[in-house]
Amino acid sequence: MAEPPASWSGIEHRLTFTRPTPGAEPEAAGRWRLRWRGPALMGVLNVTPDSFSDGGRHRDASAAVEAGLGLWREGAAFVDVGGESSRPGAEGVPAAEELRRVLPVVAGLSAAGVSVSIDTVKPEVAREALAAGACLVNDIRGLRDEAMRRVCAEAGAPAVLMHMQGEPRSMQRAPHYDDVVDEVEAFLLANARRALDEGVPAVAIDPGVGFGKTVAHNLALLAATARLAGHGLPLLVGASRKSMIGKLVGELGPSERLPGTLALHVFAAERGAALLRVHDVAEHAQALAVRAALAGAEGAEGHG
Ligand code: HH2
Repeated sequence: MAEPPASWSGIEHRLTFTRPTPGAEPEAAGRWRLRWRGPALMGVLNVTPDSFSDGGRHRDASAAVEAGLGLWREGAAFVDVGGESSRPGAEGVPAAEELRRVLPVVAGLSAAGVSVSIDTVKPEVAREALAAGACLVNDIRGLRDEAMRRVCAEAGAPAVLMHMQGEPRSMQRAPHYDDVVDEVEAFLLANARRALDEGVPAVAIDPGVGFGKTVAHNLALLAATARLAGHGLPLLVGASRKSMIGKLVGELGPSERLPGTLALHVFAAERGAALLRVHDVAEHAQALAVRAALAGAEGAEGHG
């Protein structure tokens, strides 16, 4: 694995992958293990024409690789490469097109030593991306598909397992829960257990901010961060520039939502989130470093 970039030094916690020495632990040889002392940052790199915040930003694969390297240098523990938008109302793209978009970017970043996660719901895209060097699968369908679990298990790749009610095309029409925290938590734990039982080496769980959820649902889930983080599985929170931020303060566009995003993510980090999925890596690294310094000073004060 490449050494973490120097800019990480300001961040108190990190998430690391270690690959056990082949032969040392036969049953685990060749498998990635997920270790974390959160919060670490996952930088968003969408190579799509239509993502809600950064769609269409990269001219070609080499521009996307440059952008990914930028996120890595700014302190991302992973760069999350996605080739299909999951914004509300989005239509899916065929696997061949998704592969055409993501593979050169995954390969280019991995060759440069970047830890790449592949944001896809398609097992064939996950498989090819892992073969091209990705080390983590980010599945917004929560490893519901047996084929996706098999791809991760066979490659020895950990996965992020996210909750979503419905499908992107229709998920925001009328989301409904009797108890959103109970239901999302039950889904995450049951799917994590099944994935681990079937040989996926490690999973992180994610309540899926904005995926089949109203602002009230999102707030209830975020208020339960400590509870969701208390199951011994790393918790990912991804609210970067999402519409709930705009709605809470009066309908701001995505590019105006950074201050609210920082407040929300620092709140989640303080309550145990291990991974934050963000567009603005440098800004989050700064916010987390300041928060860590303050927490350290508070600890020293308390013991002084
Ligand atoms: N959100 C998005 C995409 N992938 N993965 C996880 N694990 N958690 C999330 O909250 C999450 C995700 C949506 O954001 P973005 O990638 O910026 O936009 P789009 O789906 O339009 O490409």
